[in-house]
Amino acid sequence: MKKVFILISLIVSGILIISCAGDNNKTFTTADINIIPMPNQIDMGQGSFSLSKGNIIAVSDASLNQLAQNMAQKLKELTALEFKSGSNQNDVGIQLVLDETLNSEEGYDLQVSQQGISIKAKSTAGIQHAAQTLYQLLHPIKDGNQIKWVVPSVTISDAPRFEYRGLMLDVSRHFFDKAFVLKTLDAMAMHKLNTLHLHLIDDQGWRIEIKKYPKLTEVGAWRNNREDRHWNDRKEATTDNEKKYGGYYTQEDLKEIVAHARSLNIEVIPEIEMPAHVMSAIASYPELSCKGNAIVVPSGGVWPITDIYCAGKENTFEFLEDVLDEVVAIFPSKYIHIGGDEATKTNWESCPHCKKRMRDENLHDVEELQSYFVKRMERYINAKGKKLIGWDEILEGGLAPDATVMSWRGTKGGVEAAKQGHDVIMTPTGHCYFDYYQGPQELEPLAIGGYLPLSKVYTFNPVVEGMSEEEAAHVLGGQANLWTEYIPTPSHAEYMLFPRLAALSEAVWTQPSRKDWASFSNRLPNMFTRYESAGLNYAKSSQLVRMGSTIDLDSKALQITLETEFPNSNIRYALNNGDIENEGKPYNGPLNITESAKIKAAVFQDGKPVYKVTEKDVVFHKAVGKTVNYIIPNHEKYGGSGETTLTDVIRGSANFGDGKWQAWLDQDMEVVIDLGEVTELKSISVGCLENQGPDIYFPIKVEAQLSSDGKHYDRVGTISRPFERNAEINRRDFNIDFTPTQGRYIKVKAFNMKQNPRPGRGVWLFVDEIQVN
Ligand code: TNX
Repeated sequence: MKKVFILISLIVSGILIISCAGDNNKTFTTADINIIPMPNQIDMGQGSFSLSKGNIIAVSDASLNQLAQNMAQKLKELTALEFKSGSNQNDVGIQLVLDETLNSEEGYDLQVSQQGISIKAKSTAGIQHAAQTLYQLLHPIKDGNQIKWVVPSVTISDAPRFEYRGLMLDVSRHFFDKAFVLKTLDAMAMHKLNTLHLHLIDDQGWRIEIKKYPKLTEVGAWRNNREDRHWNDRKEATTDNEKKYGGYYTQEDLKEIVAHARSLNIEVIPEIEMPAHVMSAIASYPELSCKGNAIVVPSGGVWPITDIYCAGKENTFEFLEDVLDEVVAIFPSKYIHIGGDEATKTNWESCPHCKKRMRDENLHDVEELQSYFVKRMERYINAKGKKLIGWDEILEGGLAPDATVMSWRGTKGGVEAAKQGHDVIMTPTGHCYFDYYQGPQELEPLAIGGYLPLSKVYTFNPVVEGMSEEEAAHVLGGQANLWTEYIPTPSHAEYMLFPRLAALSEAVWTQPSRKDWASFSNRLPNMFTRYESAGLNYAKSSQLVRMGSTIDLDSKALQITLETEFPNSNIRYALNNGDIENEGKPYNGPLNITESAKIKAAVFQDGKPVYKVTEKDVVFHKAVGKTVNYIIPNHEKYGGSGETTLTDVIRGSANFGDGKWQAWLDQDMEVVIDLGEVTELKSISVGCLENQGPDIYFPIKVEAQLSSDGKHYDRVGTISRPFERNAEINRRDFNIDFTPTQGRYIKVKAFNMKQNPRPGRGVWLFVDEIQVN
């Protein structure tokens, strides 16, 4: 048979179509198989199966009927072919078999031959995962004017590495309606995830209808609409006749969500926060707090969180038990999450009810009081036949006997809990916080901070090095957390989730030996196609060019490297006013830059940038590469690239943790730059960062002095500026101009503000470059 394969870049529903003479004769290779998460074992066979050969989905068990119908529907969406469930021997295209003898609870065997497709699994969950694999195997082949759908002959044997593969959605900070949650469940199924953790309660909104306490949603689900302002700059209105922002799920909505999740073998775990992150509840029922005073539902950030449930009054526990009664009637999940994070317990310390409770229960401190709180709730939850999960703070003051710990402040809490014999779910900020930036901050929508690119999510391993086998067995799995302070819309939420959820899915499903970043990046475009056909927004940030720079201080040549997260990206660049689209040069290795320049770069496909163009301004000056002496040493945590950081031309980004900044904590910066010879100078500028959230403030004064001998200095200029409250991240060059003056030694001082407007916290001063001209 003559095999003519012409690749045409015609995209139908986003999938590359292959033109082919035969239809089930093409033999595929592993390079054609683009399954995410990567299965345990894939063996290629001969030829392929043409879907038009059999339109019956046969089931071994009536319990699979619904699933077969759902598959038929999905296959119709993807291929326009009509499938039916049935048992007609001749037309069977796909066979679904439940097989009790298989080992893995959620695993499956999928066999495709030229004769048909057979799927075997122990559970409907396994069959469902196999179906997702099958959808990823579909290949359109162009045959004349027609498209034929084939599935490569292949034998796949697969099972998840972890039994808990989760996504947490914060629906409090911003409310996401039922339709979005249902759509997200479908997307989770695509990624073979099996747990949706719904963060239903937080300070900024109570999102679950509780019939016994109607004010929780009449009052607690609504806040003054300050959406036009930065999250941390939303002062409350003095009157209460403002437009409101908010929403909540009725119990019917939640039952529908649970039912849909169940049809996808996804468990929905409700999180009922306590004792903190509950200002929305206290605004509804002030008697739940120690002080009992009226508060409003905050419209934005609150820190520290001191308005928390009173741990002394009995009515707090009655309230929570009533709430949990209604919660367990809605959610059939094995677990109830009780939050437990970030409680500032100062009110407990002075509250007579709490003090009495501590005396009565022989508790030594407020940590033990929180532990009492959680243990008491655990007893209630256990009595309802459920298990308790809490954030890792529940370790403090003693863990409840049967609690499962969700480790978010790194993996430490998880390791500790596993040592104590408790189950653990790993969600460390460093790998699982999808509210963090995923690309260079300058090119991304506003986010909470941090930096978690796709490639880093990919390296996530819920089992921590050094854990014993027994401890590792307590790690149930991992979870991505989508906190939504900075995520106001569904499409923005999707942008933050995808494709990072694909990387996470491989981290929690695939055996480490089968993980490979280069392979993942080759399989990713196929996932993008699936996102597009599912109407999911996704980020292309991994395609942004990142510029790295090193300087050779002897030759004063700056080397700029251009890269994306993927190996072998097709990058083009242009310098200064060059037009990158038309004159962009292919990047083949580091660029040597010896004078001030603007550099632009992007990944190209079909002669066009795939996504945004990255730009960088490089400014050379008279102090480049000169020695800097530190009169006050910088803080060891932020050392930049060492002693030439401030004179290396390389500028810091808006991300304070990018390794380009030097910082001082509660101290001034004071340095002397030695130019090596007396030089005529007329300006000195100090590059600083401000990000008040994490306590980084601009200096309140900058001063420059010159000397020819290093002993006698003359002040050439000072800039003073008052403190300004500012919720944005800013970078500014504090520039001192003066009449041309001779000098060799330059003493530069930037004065730290020292007094943090938030009492009890330090003040950081961040500097990246001192430019001298
Ligand atoms: C910490 S993670 C929190 C959340 C915030 C999140 C922002 C956790 C248990 N508490 O309340 O939304 O950081 O990244």
